[in-house]
Amino acid sequence: MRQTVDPSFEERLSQAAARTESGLAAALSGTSLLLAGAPERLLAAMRHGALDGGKRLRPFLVEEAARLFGAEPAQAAPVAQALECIHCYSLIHDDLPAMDDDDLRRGRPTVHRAYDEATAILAGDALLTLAFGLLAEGEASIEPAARLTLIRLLSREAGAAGMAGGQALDLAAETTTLDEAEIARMQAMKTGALIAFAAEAGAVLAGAAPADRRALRRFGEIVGLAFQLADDLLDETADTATLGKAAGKDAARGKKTLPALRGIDWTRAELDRLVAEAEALLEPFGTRADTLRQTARFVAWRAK
Ligand code: GRG
Repeated sequence: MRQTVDPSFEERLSQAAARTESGLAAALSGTSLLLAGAPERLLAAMRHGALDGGKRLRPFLVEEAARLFGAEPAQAAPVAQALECIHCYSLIHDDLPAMDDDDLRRGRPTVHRAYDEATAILAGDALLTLAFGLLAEGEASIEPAARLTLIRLLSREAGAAGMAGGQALDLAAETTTLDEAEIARMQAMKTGALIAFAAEAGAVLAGAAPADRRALRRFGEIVGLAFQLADDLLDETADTATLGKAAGKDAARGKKTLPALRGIDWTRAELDRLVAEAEALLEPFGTRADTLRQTARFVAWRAK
């Protein structure tokens, strides 16, 4: 029997989302050194893609992993915002005609629909670049060595060995059939890499010991697997109005997902198994890790 997600968890998640929203709004206001003088239309497209929507799950994971090791959300903010900029860039590019060709994202027109294709490409490029600027500026309380580690890690997880590489494998899967192991690898890179980064980054910025950092990394990898599995399950079971983006796209494109290959019952059981594995990793941290436990449940069980 599944335990439920604590209602106060959703409150916590929405408070963290509000922090990320206001931090990103300030970063994208165009007044900071990183964006002063940027063309207004490009800035507006970046805001369209990054503000006013999304669960802000990755920033939340950064904050909560950092909190586990004694760091306050303000200390985690530059990392949380940088990661969300990269996530939003990936969604803008993923929606482009050359990729998924979507009209709807977070219940609103996609950036290339609201603006134009070239502007959407540039808005994604500029959000990706901004992310590294935010990390480099950082917060005075993140040690310089930790900041460099974060920059290097994020470069790997967002790049060809991480998210962008996973997207390349996903696009290639439209013309070849992946087996289960290949699907899992593609998903670990495309979706898992940023989520694993989120948990590891919280530990890094808070100065956690190497073994704790490894545990958080593994926790993030498992949450990433659960996230993708739940997303694929939702794609099969939810409608477009609920998702705020087109539903049933994987099946329509003939893309094989684990729920399509193994069925809904297997997927639900696998999600429960992943939650148990994630919780076991948090065991040494006791009740201090309760919010992270709730996060694993929330991610896995959002697809009922
Ligand atoms: C274009 C380099 C490049 C990569 C794109 C993330 C990605 C890679 C594509 C998105 C395709 C997709 C729908 C993947 C499933 C998992 C996923 C990332 C869902 C969207 O993330 P949420 O649910 O979105 O966290 P919100 O809107 O809440 O931020």
